[in-house]
Amino acid sequence: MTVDVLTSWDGALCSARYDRETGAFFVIALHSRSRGPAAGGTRARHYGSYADAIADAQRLAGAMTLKMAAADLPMGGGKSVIALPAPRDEIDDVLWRRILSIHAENLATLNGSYWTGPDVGTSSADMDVLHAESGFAFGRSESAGGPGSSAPSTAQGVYVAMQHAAAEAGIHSFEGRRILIQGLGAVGMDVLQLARKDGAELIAADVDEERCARAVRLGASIVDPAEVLDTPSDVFVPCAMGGLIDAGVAAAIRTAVVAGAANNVLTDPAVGDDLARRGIVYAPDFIANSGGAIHLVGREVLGWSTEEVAAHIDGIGATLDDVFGTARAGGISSEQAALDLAAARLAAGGSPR
Ligand code: NAD
Ligand code: PPY
Repeated sequence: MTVDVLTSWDGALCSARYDRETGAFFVIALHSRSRGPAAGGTRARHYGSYADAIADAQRLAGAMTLKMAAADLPMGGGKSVIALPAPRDEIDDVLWRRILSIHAENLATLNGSYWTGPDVGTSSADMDVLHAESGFAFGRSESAGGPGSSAPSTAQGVYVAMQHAAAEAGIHSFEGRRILIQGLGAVGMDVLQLARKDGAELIAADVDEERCARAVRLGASIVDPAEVLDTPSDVFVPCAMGGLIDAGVAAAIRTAVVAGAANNVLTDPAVGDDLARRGIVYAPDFIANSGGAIHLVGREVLGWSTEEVAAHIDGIGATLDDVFGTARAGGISSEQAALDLAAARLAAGGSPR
């Protein structure tokens, strides 16, 4: 591995640790602490290489900086990646418990410069362990004194984003509209339930057959995961992994709106221009999926009630309306307008709260 993955990054600190006993490789990337301690979840999965794991942590940490700034939360951006020696579902409980303890040691070493939370491959129960052993984890389960999973709040925020992006595209009701959801995990399944109540025609894809079967019971039809990007929709909702929409996909995708939960869904900000040129309304991911961060930071740092959290999640709609308005007025993409909004907040320094 070369050091290019480190020298090409603009973040504040990137720490790495390999543990021989477990075979796990731990990365904590602190992108920015300019608005407060860095925060962002812990992703645990198998990677093709350690360089891929480092690059993923760095990209995700950068997205957290934008998310916190756009949501006006008093935190910086960070992310942890645990590159597992095998896929997550092949890691037994004893090994996983040991891996969590090592991650907790790493969090304790950073001593509050970085706070973690759940992400793909980790749960509220894992946050209970990390918090008990380090003191620096958001998103503990309610029985352990935490605010519980961030996924329902993320889904609620994604749904608000879908509605506002659809309105920007001239779609004012989801009744009979084709909503295509990629990824039926904690967030995607909740989004499906919300859209179902509004009478949408639901189409969904997941690599997990049980999750697909559940979506069918909720009234969805299923497409093969490999065919998602060829399936026409009114609203496309990516809720699996990032890096999905590159220039080729942006040129071919048949939808009016893209709004989902996946982090870093565009391979490059310029892809936002490609979508805009085709008249596809894109809700920038770091705004559309900020409901979970609002839930965790709102409840655990700012002391908000569940009602206050809900009101701030509704505020995602107003933020997107501003972004769409700026994009229209300036002849720029919504992605660029959102990046400009976050950059202005970061330049202004700390949060007003
Ligand atoms: P999850 O792990 O519960 O669900 C992801 C789902 O995607 C799984 O069901 C998985 O089987 C499926 N999947 C993976 N690859 C796929 C493919 N190629 N095609 C179709 N399905 C595929 O994760 P989640 O908590 O629902 O989060 C979804 C996305 O949203 C992630 O990218 C996550 O980083 C992002 N996100 C989540 C939150 C949150 O609060 N949970 C907050 C912000 C962003
Ligand atoms: C995300 O929103 O992508 C996360 O990683 C969740 C999160 C948000 C805020 C603090 C910790 C984790």
